[in-house]
Amino acid sequence: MKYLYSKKIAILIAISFVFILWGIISYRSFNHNQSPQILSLSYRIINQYPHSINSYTQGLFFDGDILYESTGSPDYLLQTQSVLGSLDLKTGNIYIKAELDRDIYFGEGSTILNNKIYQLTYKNQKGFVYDAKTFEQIQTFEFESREGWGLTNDGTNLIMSDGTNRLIYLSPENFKVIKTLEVKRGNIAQNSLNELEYIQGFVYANIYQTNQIVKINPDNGEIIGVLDLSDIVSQTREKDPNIAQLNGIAYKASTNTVFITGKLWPQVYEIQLKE
Ligand SMILES: [Ca+2]
Repeated sequence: MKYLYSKKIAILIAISFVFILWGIISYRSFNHNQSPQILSLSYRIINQYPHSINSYTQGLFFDGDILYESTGSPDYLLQTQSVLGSLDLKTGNIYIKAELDRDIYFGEGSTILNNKIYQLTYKNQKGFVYDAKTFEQIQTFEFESREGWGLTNDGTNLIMSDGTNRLIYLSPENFKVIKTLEVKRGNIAQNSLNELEYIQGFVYANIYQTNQIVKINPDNGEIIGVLDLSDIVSQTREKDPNIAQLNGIAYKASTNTVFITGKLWPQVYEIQLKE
C-alpha cells in the first residue's frame, strides 16, 4: 500500500514536471515571437550612372533633383579631397561647392534642411553649415560624439551617427541633443551605423564594413528590414577591384527611387525598393 502511494506521488511529480517544462518552452517561444520580424528588403536596379573613383563618399542626398555628395580624405589616398558638391550624373564629375582643408578636417555626412546644408567632420567634433543656394559657410557647430559619421534629417531635426549603435537627434538651430536612439537588431546592439537617409518615415543606415543597409523604426530603434547589396558590390568590384566600402544612400522623392554608391566607386546605382 505504501509502495503504491509513493508510485502515485512519483507519477504526479513526473506529470507536473512535464507541465512545467511545457510552460517554460511555450513562454520562451512566445517571447521569441515578440521580437520584431526583420524583413529581407528586395530591390531592382533602375539605372546606373558614372561616379568619380576619387570620391571617398561619406554623404549623399538630393536637393530637388540635384544629387549632392560630401567626401572624406584619408591621408594615404592623396587623390581624395574633403569636399561638398553636386554630381553630374552624365559624366560622374563632382562640381565642388565647398572644400575643407584636408590637413585639418576629414569631411563626413551631409544633409539639407530648410535651405541649409549641414556637414559633419570625422574627429574634430565640429560641423559646418552652408547656405544651400550660395554655399557660403554661414555657421559652425560642435557635437558631443567623439566622431562624426553619417547625417540625415526627418524634416525637423538633424539625425547623426557616430560609429556606435546610436542615432543622435540634434536641433538644427542650437545643435542641442533632442534624443538618442539605441539601434538594435533583435536584442543585439547594431554598431557601426554609417551613412544615413530618412525615407518615408524610416531611417536607413549603411553598416560600415558590410554590404548591408538597414531600415530602422525611429520610434524604438528596432531594425525592421535589411537590404543586402552584395550583388551590387561584387558587380562594382568586377569593374574596379580598388573600390572601398558601400556608403551612400540618397532618396529622390520625384521618382521614389534610391541612389546608392560607395567610397571610390566608379558607379552610382538608382534602385527601387520592394518589400
Ligand atoms: Ca544620405
